[in-house]
Amino acid sequence: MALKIEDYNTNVRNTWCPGCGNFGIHMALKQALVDLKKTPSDIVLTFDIGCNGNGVDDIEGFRFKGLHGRSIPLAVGAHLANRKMTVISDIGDGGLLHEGVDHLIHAIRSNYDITLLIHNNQNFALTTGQATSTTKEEKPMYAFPDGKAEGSINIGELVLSLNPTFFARGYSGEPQQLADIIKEGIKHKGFSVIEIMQVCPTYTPESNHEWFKERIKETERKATISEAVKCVKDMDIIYTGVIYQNKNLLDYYSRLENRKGKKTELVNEVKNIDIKGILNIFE
Ligand SMILES: Cc1ncc(C[n+]2csc(CCOP(=O)(O)OP(=O)(O)O)c2C)c(N)n1
Ligand SMILES: [Mg+2]
Repeated sequence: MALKIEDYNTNVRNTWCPGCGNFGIHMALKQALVDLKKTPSDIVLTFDIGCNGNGVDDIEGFRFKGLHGRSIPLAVGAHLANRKMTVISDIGDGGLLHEGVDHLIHAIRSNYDITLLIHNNQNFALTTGQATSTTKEEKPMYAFPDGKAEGSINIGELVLSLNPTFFARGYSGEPQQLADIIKEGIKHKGFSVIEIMQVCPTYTPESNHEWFKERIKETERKATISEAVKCVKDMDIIYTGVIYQNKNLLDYYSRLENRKGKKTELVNEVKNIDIKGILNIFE
């Protein structure tokens, strides 16, 4: 029977606010997986803490909800254990740029064959709207009524400074385009970073669909990192699409000398190892 979006739906009651951008993001993700003919048993999804993380209940697949900021290392473990799985790591701007920023840096450097979906709603939403590195500096937030007293991080600039092999930007209000971007990310053999500009009607209501529609513009792939940086720095126009891709750098696993020519996956090989001897030490 043909795979359908409904095969990815669950019957768990959702906790997102009406109008939350996470609805569009999940619609796009499910569409991308159906289009790629991936069944729920082909995929591992790792989730973070936050409103984005509550998406763990909304989609079928092998799912793991981790600690705040730790969605990426969970995905790395799953990927290295069994490369037959398609691994997708899901995280918010808060979890990624604050608690988890170290994992982002090293995953880009390592170029694991994983797709990262960043839900950038410009705040720590689940904890009622504190400022993150992507909140607009002048915007009054819970605990910062006069605007945050810290600088900001541009996700595209940060990622592109680390010689990534894939960086794309999508928008929660354009799920069809986002589905196409996610498909490109999954097909890319390396670490695919997808920043998703996400509306949050509760805590950043001024950045609503009208605000985004005036600024969003689709763009083509850039030939060099410096052209891509110029493109993501422009915040008057928010460029979307696959902005940069380098297909020449091998992914982490393909560069491991001791895995060359192996036909089996680590998850199977580990079953052949008798660890009784090691465990005896603790008796
Ligand atoms: C180590 C740790 N620090 C802080 C928290 C509290 N916390 C729970 S959800 C959340 C906000 C998450 O923000 P973000 O990652 O942007 O996700 P969003 O809710 O915006 O989707 C925070 C700070 C936590 N659970 N664990
Ligand atoms: Mg957030």
